Amino acid sequence: MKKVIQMFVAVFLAAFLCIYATARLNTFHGYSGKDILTVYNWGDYLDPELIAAFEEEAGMKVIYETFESNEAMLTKIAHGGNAFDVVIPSDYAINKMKEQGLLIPLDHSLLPNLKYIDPRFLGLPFDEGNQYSVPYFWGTLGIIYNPEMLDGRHLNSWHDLWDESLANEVLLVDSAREVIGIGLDRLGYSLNDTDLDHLHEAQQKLFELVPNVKAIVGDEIKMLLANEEASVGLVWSGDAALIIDENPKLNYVIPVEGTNVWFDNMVIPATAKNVEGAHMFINFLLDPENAAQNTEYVGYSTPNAAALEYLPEETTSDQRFYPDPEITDRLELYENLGKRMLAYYNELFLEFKMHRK
Ligand code: SPD
Repeated sequence: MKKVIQMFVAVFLAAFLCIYATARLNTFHGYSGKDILTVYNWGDYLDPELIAAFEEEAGMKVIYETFESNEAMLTKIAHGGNAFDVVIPSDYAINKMKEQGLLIPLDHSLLPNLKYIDPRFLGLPFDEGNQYSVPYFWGTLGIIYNPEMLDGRHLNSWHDLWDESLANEVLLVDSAREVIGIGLDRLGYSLNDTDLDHLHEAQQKLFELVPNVKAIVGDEIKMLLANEEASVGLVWSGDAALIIDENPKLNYVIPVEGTNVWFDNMVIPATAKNVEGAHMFINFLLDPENAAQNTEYVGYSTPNAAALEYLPEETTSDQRFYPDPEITDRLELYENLGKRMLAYYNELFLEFKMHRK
């Protein structure tokens, strides 16, 4: 009988220790699993004060990580090493993630603030019905330039970037679709072209641009242009807005040949551990006042119609950053070209980068 009691006590103690150890492992600085929210976003793309306000309001700890391109984000998510609760990819990347089963459908009943989004930004082709994603920021890809550093000259086309007067002046954003895209646009081809001859031609055209390329950079592109360390840049419109805010001598144009219109949306990955917290965070960022605060900080264009009321009229009426639908309708949205074709775009871009060395 004594042996049976000893065995019972030993089993009970082992079970207790096991449960205790698991609880400790799931604890992060005093927060347990459901009180932690992990967010994966582009660099310079969320006001840190809003993270603090959410932590306070929701009683959760936010762990925040950043990426610099959709391709880098896709690789990390597909490898599944990190389980993020909220991620902010762009249009074609969302489509790809959906296709690969990397996302969960959103529960719209937990997102009442979705009603504040301008219907123009809902139901877009990469996620009709917004089953998996809700709008965060949007914009275009274009050219920023400093007329004073170009002897008063104004630029308005992709063609201009190849001009020999711009030797060693052009900064390019470090992103495959954007750079291959300007080669395609320059030749009059679609940004979603999959014809190998056209893609090869676009790469050859980009090789001709090499003497004008000063550097291929990430988020530091804003500082380099605002500080007048280069006179021309290939940038996303929101970065241009921030640079111009810093240095009003610069100007941003949507090139005449056309360009990419893009949409960054919030999604919840299939591996998320805090799905309820993820919905709370997304709904928090959809709140009009929070969205306006974030827009002021980040500089990009908000799709939140109610947030526009809190922003200066001179910002929201600026056609460079809030172009009317008549303008955006003639621009191109990147499509999900499939795994092999996207890998090919990356390869062409890498060869272009190597060609510069
Ligand atoms: N620093 C924030 C950059 C966000 C850019 N998103 C645009 C993606 C276009 N495909």
